[in-house]
Amino acid sequence: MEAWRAGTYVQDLRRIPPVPAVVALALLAFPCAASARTVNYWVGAKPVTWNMIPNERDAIMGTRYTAAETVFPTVVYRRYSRGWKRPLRNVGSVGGNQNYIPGPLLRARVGDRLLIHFKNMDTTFRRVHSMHFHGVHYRPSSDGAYLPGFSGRDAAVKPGHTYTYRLRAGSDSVGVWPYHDHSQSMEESIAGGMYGMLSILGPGQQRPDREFEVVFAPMGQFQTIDGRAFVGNTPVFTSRVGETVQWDVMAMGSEHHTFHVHGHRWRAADGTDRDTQTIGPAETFVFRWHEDDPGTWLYHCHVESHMMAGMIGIYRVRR
Ligand SMILES: [Cu+2]
Repeated sequence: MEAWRAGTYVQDLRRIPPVPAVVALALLAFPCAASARTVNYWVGAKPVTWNMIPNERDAIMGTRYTAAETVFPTVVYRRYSRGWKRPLRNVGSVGGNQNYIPGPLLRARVGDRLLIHFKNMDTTFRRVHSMHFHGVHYRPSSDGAYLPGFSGRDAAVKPGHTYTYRLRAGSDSVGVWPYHDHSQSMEESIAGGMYGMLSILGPGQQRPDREFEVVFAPMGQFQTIDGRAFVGNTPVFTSRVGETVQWDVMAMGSEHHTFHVHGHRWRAADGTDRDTQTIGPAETFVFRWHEDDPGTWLYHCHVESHMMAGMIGIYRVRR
C-alpha cells in the first residue's frame, strides 16, 4: 500500500516561504484577485423521521430490533439548491450512502470565501438552531454560538428565519473540520444528528477519487456511524483498485473512539504507519491512501462496547 502522507502535506503547506513585501502590498491593493473564489451553500435545518437501523438487526450477532427502538423524529442539516428551492444530496456520488447525517459536505480550497445560507425549517420542535464552524476564519457575527447578552441572530436562528454565515478558508484551514448547531438547542440537536464536516484542500491539491465521511456519535441506546448502527445500515463505502481514497473521520458527543480499518494502513502526521487512531469529541483527522487491496473489509470503532452497540461498517474494494 502506498501511503499518502497527510500529516507531512499539511506541515509542508504551513512552511510556505513568506510573501515578499511588494507582492504582499499588491495582494492588499487587489483583494479581489481572479483566484479568489466565493463558494455558496444553501443549508436547511430540516425535520425528518430517522431510522438508525433500517434493516432492524445486528447481522453479526443476530439480534433483532423493532422500529419502536430505532425510529425517532429529529432535525438534520440538509443541502438545498440556490434559495432553498429544492433539496440536493448531502454528499456527492463518491461518498457513502447516507443523505441526512452527516449534513452537507462543505467543500472549499484555501483562499476561498464561503457563504453558508442557513434556513431554520424546524416545524417539528420549533426550536432555534444555528451553524458553528471549526477550522475557518470569520467575524464573531458568523460564530453561530449562543452567548446571552453578546451573540446575535447568527446564534439563534428562529423557525422560518434565515442567516448567512461568512467564512474564509485560510492557509491554516487545510483538512477536515466539524460544524454543528451551537444554539440553545445544541444538546438535543447534536444528539439527533445535527452535525457535518468542512473539507478544505490546500493550494494545488487534487480532489481524491473517493471521499468517505465517518462520524462517530452516540444516538439513543446505540453507537452510530453517520447516524446508523450495525453492518448493512452504516455506510457501505466503495472504491476500485488504483483510486485515491480519502477518509474524513470525526467524533461528536462525549466519548472517545478508535477508528480502525481492516487490511489497510495509513501514514500518520508523526510519520508512523497506523491502522487505528483515537479521536475525541469534535476532533477530526484525514488521510489518504492509494487503494490496492481488493475485497470486502470492515471499518469500525475499536472501543469494544461501541462496536457491539453498532459502530461498525463495510468497506468494499473492487478490482
Ligand atoms: Cu467508539
